[in-house]
Order: sequence, then structure tokens, then C-alpha cells
Amino acid sequence: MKPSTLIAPPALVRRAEKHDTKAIQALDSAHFIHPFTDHGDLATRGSRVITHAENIYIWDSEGHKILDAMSGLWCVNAGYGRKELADAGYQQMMTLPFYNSFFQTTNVPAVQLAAKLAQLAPEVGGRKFEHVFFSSSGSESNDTNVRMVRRYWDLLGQPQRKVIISRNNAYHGSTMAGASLGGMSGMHAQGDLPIPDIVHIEQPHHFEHAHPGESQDAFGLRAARWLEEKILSIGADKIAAFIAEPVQGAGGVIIPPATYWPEIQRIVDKHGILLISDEVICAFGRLGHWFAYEKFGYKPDLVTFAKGVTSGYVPLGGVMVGDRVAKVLIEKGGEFNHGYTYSGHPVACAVALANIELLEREGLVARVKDDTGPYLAERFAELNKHPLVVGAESCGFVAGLMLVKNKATQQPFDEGVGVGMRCRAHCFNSGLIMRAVGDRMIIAPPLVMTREQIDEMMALIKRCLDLTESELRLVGELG
Ligand code: PXG
Repeated sequence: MKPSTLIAPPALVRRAEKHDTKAIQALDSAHFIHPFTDHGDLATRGSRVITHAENIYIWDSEGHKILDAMSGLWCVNAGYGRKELADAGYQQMMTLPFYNSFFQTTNVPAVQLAAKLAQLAPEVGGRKFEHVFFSSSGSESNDTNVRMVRRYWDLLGQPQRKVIISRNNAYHGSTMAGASLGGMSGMHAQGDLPIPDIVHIEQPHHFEHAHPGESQDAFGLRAARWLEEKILSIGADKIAAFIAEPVQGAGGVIIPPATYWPEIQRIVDKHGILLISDEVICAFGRLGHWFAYEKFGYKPDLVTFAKGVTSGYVPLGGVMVGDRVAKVLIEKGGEFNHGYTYSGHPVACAVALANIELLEREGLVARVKDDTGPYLAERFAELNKHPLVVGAESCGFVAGLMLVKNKATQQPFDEGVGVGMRCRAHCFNSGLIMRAVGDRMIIAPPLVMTREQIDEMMALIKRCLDLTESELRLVGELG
């Protein structure tokens, strides 16, 4: 029998009904190609079927309640089950579900959202963000960035400025340009990436790249200067832009030393290079600010956003276009031959407006900055006492730690041990979503998480670390 005849699709979506997990898994495996998934492996294990969610919790088809410390995939900033967002989407669908913004047309939610974002993006060093380009995802937005910066230099009569510098272990999406900008070797290995004129420098990851005894500050300066070395080796007149995440997310929550961003700013200014801040994860309150460049005090020309702009309720992304670029594109550019069917999608924009209003009304961005963020930092740092853990630290509502075999020497586990995956499995089985990136364990909780819920999450994390430690002792990987 074909798996699709096993179950009627509507049954998949109703929350109250009892779910036939096996049937859903069979359908899933027969038809659904998942992102970043080994399907041979998935077919034998079966997917975990997530059926509904509320606040910071998700439920699977077997009825397990799970604390989602990853906000879905770094995006459900407002938490699950927010009626305001559903209502905004419904109302907009009934009013105007779609119209394009290509042929000298526009729609009200897109205009209002663009204006709201321009108001929220702080001015730094006299640089303003008055304009927004909309897409439906972070990847598309970074493709837009590549086209936009090259167009900018063409219009300024410097078409040879093509090269975009990025960093190893960065994540900028999964389209051809997004994956090329990213610095994930596994992605580059599939499909001949990166595309031409995208080059990478090393990431500012103290744990991995600092010299023995090198301070955070000294390392931060040295890491930023890799950018200048790369610029000089290629020739500044060939460089279009540098792109980076304020804090690397998918790479494992890598928080740069305090000296890093100011030095990057000095270097891009000196060489006249555009700076792209990829804030797909870090904006909309994730680091306690509407936009993360404000936290670190640098001055980007373009800012990529997605995820938290709608709290993930519907897809939306875009680029905040700073005055330097906007002026050239608008005053000299004529038509920019670039756009997506869903650029300025009215439903997505209406949901984004409702989401921003909710974050404002509940003061969630300020709460992460002044209250729950510092509390998470304090509680998360306690994990450094755990025998397996070094470098447990957070920034706003992202946090990461490193699992090591020997705390004193910071000796890592052998790769074959798969310590991150072991820990993640304990999390899964204990009702906690925490992500493993190699041997790093990371979280990015919904911004609605309260102090009490932080305590609840920390107790779960500690328990899972203990379970991982016991397992490692059992299999002889710890003394
Ligand atoms: N830039 C950054 C900084 C991101 O984190 C993208 C761009 C691409 O966004 P879209 O919407 O095209 O996916 C992202 C996405 C992970 C993980 O494993 C992270 C992302 C996506 C998928 C998985 O942590 N970030």
C-alpha cells in the first residue's frame, strides 16, 4: 500500500485528535524531503512529529511536552500561540491576501512595516536606515545583498569591486549566494561552492583560534585584522563588502571579543568597504535590542533580517538599506532588476507589524536587555562548574557552552565520541530542545521566557549534562 493512503491529510493538523505517529512518519519518509537531513537515517529512526505549541512549549504526537529552548529555529521570539499574530494574518488575508509591489503598486501593511522598521533601526554615527527591501527569508535577503552591493559599486563607476569577504563557520543561508557567503565547509563541498568572488577569513572564536594564554581582547584585535590582511592581499579596490553575523548563531553561538567589532569598523572605514550585518538571528530583541549592531556600536550599511521579524509565524525577510547605499541606488540607479513575487507580501507584513506591536507592548526587548537576559547570563555561567563544561556564556537570549573531556586542559573529546549528539539525545528524551553544533551545546529561547522558566530550563540543562556525563563514564570516555 502506498503510504499516502494510510492516513487522510486533515488528520495531521488537528491538535485534539490522537495522532497515529507511525502513519505520519511513513508518509513523511515517503514524500517529504527535509532540509539538512540524511534521509536514509531518517527513514530508520522516523521523525519526531510536532503537533502543537503554546508559550515556550511544544508537544509531539506521542503527547510529550517539550521546553523549546531554540525558539523553533531561532525565530519564535514572541512565543507560541499568540492570538494577535493569527488575527492579524486572518484579517489581512480577508482584506488583501496578496498583491505584488512590482509595477508601481504597493500595499498598506508593507508601507507601514517599512516605515516602522526605519523608525526602529537606530541611527549610528550619522548613518540612518530609511529604506527596506523585503524578501521571504534570510537566504533571499543575502542574495539581495550580493546583487545590491555589486549594483552600488557599478553605479559608482567601480565595477571591479566585486569581492565579498565573509568568515569561516558563518551561516548566511542555503541558496547559491547564501551558502557561498556562509563559511560551512560541508555546504561548500556540495555543488561547487562558493560562487566566484566570495572569500573567507577565520572566525573570531577564541576557544578554537586563540594562542595559548592570549587574552580575549588581544585575540579580538588579531581576528579583526585578518580582514585587513585579506583586503590588502586582494587589493582594496576589488572589495565590495564584508558580511558578518553580530554573534555567530548556527556556527555555535560564537560571541566575539569586545575588541572585535570596533576594529572591524576601523578597517572597513579605512578601505571604504560596505559592511553587511546579518541579523537574521540577532535582531528583534534576540540580543536585547531591535537591531544588534546597536549593541556592539558598529555602523553597517546593510542589515539582513528575517526570522524574529514575524516571530516565525509566517515567512518574511529583508534588508535594511542604509542611506549610503539607498542614495546611490535611488538617485543614480534607475531600475534595479531584482525582486521577488513575495517582496512586501501583505500578510507577512501585517503579521510582522502585529509582532512588533506585541514585542513593544510587552516590553520584551527591554526585558531581555535589562532583566531576563542578565538573569540568563548569571544562571548559564553556573554551568561552568559542571565537569564537562567550559566557556558557558550568553549574550541576550543566545547562549552556548563547550563540552570537553578535560576541563583543566580544555582537551576536547575525540570526534568519534559525538559528545554533542549524545547530549542532544538526552535533551530530547528529557523534554528539552537544545541544539548541538559539534561539541557545542546552544540555546536561543523565546523572549517571553520568564525568570521562573529560565530556572526550569536550567534545571533541565543541568540534568541533561549529568546524564551525558554518566553515559560517558559508562562507555569509558571519562576517567
Ligand atoms: N543568515 C543567518 C545569520 C541565519 O542564521 C540565514 C541567514 C538564512 O535564513 P533562511 O530564512 O533562508 O533560513 C540564517 C538562518 C541552524 C540553522 O542550524 C540556522 C538557520 C537556518 C537553518 C538552520 O542553526 N539560520
